[in-house]
Amino acid sequence: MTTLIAVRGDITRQRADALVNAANSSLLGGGGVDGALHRRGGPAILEECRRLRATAYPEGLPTGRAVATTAGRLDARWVIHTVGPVHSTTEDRSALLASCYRESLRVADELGARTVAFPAISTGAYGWPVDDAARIAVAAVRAVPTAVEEVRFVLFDDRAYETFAARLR
Ligand code: AR6
Repeated sequence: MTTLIAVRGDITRQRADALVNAANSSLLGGGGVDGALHRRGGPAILEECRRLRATAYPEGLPTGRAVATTAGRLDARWVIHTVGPVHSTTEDRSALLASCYRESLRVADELGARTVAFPAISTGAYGWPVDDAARIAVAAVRAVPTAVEEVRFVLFDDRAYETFAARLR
């Protein structure tokens, strides 16, 4: 039984077994959630990302996939990096966004994580309207069989928070 909740806040301040990063394929950092998690988590995260690039993902982490690293100084055991689709993509973008949530939870299960915090993937730099992103996110998480006990959506602004909270009611 997985509990889904929405909270307003900064994902870098959350305590959870795993914090999900809205990364890009390079795994080498960026702005938004990605920049904030690396800043607060410290260089150990980037070091591991660089190693993953050099070994498992020389061409980058594909959109819709997820991979874990240390959480460095964050109040978590792992950061799970996933690559959301750009909203303007011509690929099957909704399936790719759902895949981010599903793959992140699959990685969380492999790690034995019980609590996982997600940002609203793709709703910032990648331009996804938050209503549609919330619908896809909540449906994807509800559809995944997982041992994760709590999935926490962490929303930065009021509108995103209200949108996710309404979906969960
Ligand atoms: N805590 C929670 N949510 C946040 C935080 C935070 N600290 N900061 C921003 N948000 P984005 P994307 C919200 O752009 O759209 C990066 O450069 C934000 O308001 O972080 O998937 C990566 O390297 C928005 O609603 O992720 C990629 O290149 C949501 O989190 C690209 O951006 C996601 O915004 C990924 O873009």
